[in-house]
Amino acid sequence: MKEKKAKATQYFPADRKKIIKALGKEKLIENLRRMLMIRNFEIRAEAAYQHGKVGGFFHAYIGQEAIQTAVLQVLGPDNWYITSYRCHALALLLGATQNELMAELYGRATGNAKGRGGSMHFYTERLLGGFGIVGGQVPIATGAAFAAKYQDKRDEVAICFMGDGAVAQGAFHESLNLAALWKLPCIYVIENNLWGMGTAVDRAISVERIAEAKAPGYGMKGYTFDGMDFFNCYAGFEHVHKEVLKTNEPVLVEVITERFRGHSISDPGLYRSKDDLKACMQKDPIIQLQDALIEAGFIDLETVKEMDKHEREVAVAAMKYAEDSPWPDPITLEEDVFAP
Ligand SMILES: Cc1ncc(C[n+]2csc(CCOP(=O)(O)OP(=O)(O)O)c2C)c(N)n1
Repeated sequence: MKEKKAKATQYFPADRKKIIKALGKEKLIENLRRMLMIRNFEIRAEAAYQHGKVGGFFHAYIGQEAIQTAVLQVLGPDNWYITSYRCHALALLLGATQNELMAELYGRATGNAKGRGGSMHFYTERLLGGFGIVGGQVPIATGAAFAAKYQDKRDEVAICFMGDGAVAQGAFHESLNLAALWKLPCIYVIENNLWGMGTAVDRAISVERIAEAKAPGYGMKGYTFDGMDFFNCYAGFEHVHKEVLKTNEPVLVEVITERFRGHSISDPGLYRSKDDLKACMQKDPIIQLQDALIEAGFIDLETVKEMDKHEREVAVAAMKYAEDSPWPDPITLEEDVFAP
């Protein structure tokens, strides 16, 4: 069995005390709440899947929550977002309700995509979708950045999340080349969770520190952040966001992270030892943020537990909403499709 451990990595520098002071109690607690919301939603959705209520693919973001939560805190919702099939968190952060998302997982007419997309295809006004094709979202993000530039929307950027597996795709290369050539305001984010399905990243990608190694080849800047640490992500994304707004040029970011689950719900993760998994779960980004907020005197453990319980109840209520929702009417099958 191949053991894959995150190596000691030099990350973008982050001054935690400064960030705590700058963001303050209210915003930081809200970020902790958002991460608890994502975690609870996915844990309940997994349970629904195991009970046969949800079908199709299902890829959890559990373990990676700090990344997109920090991005939303820095950039706010008024930009163009796009990601892979691992899209539950981003939809929640961009304002989709737990009811509509759970109903989508259950395949109901009240779902986010009227029950037609399922787990991999969530949308909001600013989320251009979860994509099932590895790397398929990268050219679309590039197009969104082109549109923002073409329409002279100087305060808008496109943010493209992808897994490490997408980096070896031709679409990645073509997109980054054009974005750099045409100076498009796009933040490309590689969420490196160390595995592409059951293949360790160092068996699939020829370089380490992927962004820093590849970005210069496109004339772009590349950065590496710690995806298990909300504060490191916050500091890093704040820096790159300012840079993109100032230069109107794209950047490439690698965020080193860990997924606490298999690639998808049907993956028992036999390529990973129990000790490896236990060690990575010690770095739980939610516990790290919770402990930092307790240490800062912003919250106590009891209150965190109450927040967690509340988020669990909201997710359970969403399951009931989904269960009680109608199935799509077969007569609507040809609606909302490009080629009936
Ligand atoms: C073009 C294409 N090739 C292969 C697949 C099958 N596939 C689905 S997910 C995946 C692994 C992707 O891993 P990574 O990009 O690291 O993302 P992660 O799942 O780790 O978030 C593969 C090979 C696909 N969906 N699309």
